[in-house]
Amino acid sequence: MKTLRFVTSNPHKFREAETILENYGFRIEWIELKYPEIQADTLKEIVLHSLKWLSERVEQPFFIEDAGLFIHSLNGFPGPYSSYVFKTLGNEGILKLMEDIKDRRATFKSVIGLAVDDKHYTFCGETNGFIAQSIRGALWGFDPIFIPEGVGGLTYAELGDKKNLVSHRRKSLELMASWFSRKVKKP
Ligand code: ITT
Repeated sequence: MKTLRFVTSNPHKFREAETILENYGFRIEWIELKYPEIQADTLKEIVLHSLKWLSERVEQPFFIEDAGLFIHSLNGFPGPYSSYVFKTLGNEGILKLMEDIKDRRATFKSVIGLAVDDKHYTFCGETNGFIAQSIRGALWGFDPIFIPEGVGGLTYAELGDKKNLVSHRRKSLELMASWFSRKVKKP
């Protein structure tokens, strides 16, 4: 079983990654660390900058992940500012902003940054869905207000463990896992 370090301050993210990657034969070691994140227009830029900073401090191979909720009618807001917006406005604030808005489409994005052999790679996963009309369920972060497409109108929070089958994070982690299996097969 291959061991990978996941640097994150978020226990929910760690548990999700641990569950998802277990099926691909990875053991995940949690490096609980809050690292600097720049303000930038894309998650990828943020991730690459943090990877550089962490590469001098954490033993490789390790990965990080930056996620964001992009609401179509708000031109992608909060997107890369999701962390700040969650802390300041919260789910109630987002629902208030969306009060009179009919177009409730949103995309949850996850970008993983992987550092291995002093090289940096990124893997992106996206799940399309909708912003709910009210807070439903009680997982973490934006889970109670995000309804992924194609799962009967339940929010991530209402899906519970089934969130991991359809989530943005599952897709980016899967890409990283299959990248590793291709790398291992190479002579
Ligand atoms: P790191 O230490 O890994 O950076 P973080 O909690 O700061 O952890 P992010 O910057 O990636 O994580 O997340 C941005 C915001 O989006 C943050 O407020 C999270 O609570 C929220 N978020 C990210 N992924 C989520 C998910 O799967 N479900 C619900 N909310 C999520």
